[in-house]
Amino acid sequence: MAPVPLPLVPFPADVAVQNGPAFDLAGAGLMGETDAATALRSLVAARTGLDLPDGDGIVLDVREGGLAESYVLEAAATGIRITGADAAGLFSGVQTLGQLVRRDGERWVVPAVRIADAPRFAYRGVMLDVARHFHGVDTVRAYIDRAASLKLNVLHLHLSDDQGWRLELRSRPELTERASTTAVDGAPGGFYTQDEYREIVAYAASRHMTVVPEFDMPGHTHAVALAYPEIAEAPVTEVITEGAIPVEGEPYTGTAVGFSSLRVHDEATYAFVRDVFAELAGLTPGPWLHFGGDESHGTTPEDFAHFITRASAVIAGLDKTPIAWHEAGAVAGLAPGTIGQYWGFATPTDAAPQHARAFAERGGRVILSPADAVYLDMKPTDDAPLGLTWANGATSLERAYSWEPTAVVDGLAEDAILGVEAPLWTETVASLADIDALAFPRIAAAAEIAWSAATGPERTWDSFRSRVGGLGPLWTSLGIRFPALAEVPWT
Ligand code: TNX
Repeated sequence: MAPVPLPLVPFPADVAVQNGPAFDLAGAGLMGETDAATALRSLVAARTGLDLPDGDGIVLDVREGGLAESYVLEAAATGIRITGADAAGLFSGVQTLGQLVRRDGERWVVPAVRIADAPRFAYRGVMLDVARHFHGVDTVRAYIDRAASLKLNVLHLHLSDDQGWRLELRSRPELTERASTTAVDGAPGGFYTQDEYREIVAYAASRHMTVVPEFDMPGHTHAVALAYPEIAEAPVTEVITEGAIPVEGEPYTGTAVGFSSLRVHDEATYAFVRDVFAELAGLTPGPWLHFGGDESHGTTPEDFAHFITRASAVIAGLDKTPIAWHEAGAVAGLAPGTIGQYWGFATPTDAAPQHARAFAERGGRVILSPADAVYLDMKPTDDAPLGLTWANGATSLERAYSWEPTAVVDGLAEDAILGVEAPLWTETVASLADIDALAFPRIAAAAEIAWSAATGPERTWDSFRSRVGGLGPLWTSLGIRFPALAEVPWT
């Protein structure tokens, strides 16, 4: 039988296990007050109960140069050194070290090893839909910690949908005043104050994650209609195939999609678009603003094209890079450089791949979120209590792991792919426990596909499931309530 690989996820570019004795964490010290040092102290405390006082033993260091986000980790009985090519690389090295800590009888040790590592894709994201169910700052912080521990570096927040508007805006206070207090199935709503949003952005930054905020338009805007009925069309209920029928002027608590639209030929609509994205740009240090564009089933293709052309230009005019769901690729007037987010299947159907390629043809790149592989809101097994099934039924961990980014959209080469994102839509997700139940362990598969090289001796399903199994004790010590899927040999 092959030896059990170290429980590292995502698997690093290069791992050389050394012959020497392990490093003993008891009595070890650490210098520094960087984000990486703070993260390591809390990881080690959670896993072992030991604290790392100021002192010798572990050295964390940044030496500029080398690949972005890369690091080298050297562990021997005499000491541990992690050298990052930048602060993000050092932070990632600390996450690797956290996964290496293991029990050896009464001791907590780190095996002797040399690891050199760097990411495959620059954009490694997770999304949280805070519109269908609102999730407060504490939950978002916990989600950031979970994602950052797997070297994911983007948090996409879906801040508006038919069910609610979740960010306070000074220019448009009616949005949260009139359209934030409800959610799916009568769950309480909520919204982030500007200070809370800043706090999320800062917390993410301290974990080397960038926030990508989304206001979804021109569809998914029933909540906007509650605040500004004058810029909204009446609901187009004929497009609803499943879910409750919306009523004009009343909050929507169902889960149907595609029925709402802004008024596309009304200048007041574009005054709204300018106000909300200008204010969002001011609150968001990251380079990207997502403006949705998905499932506008009640809008004609011509009207959709008109809206997408104008809205993408507004965002580009704010010196931000627009991101849209792949449907917007159909629009010739899309602002050049716009990033497309592909949410078709891993084996594409219909026009989705053509739309995805169109972003690259206009100077943009593509984020891959193939729904039947990385949608964290799909049921992990047929009998799972939470989750949806529209993306080819339940998504097993094996299916979440068994896809290759360059093989999804024909003609989309590696350099046209900005990265990978695993979205968590929250029609069935109301709490952190629900997030854990769906996101874990599949979020680890998305992380490995986004970070690790496409091939390598450990880039196999068998190695992956064994390594995930080895992370069970760490995840438990971090308070993650992952489901013990039968596909994984948990230790
Ligand atoms: C499709 S994916 C949607 C969302 C739903 C999700 C549920 C996408 C761009 N739109 O509105 O929440 O499916 O899985």
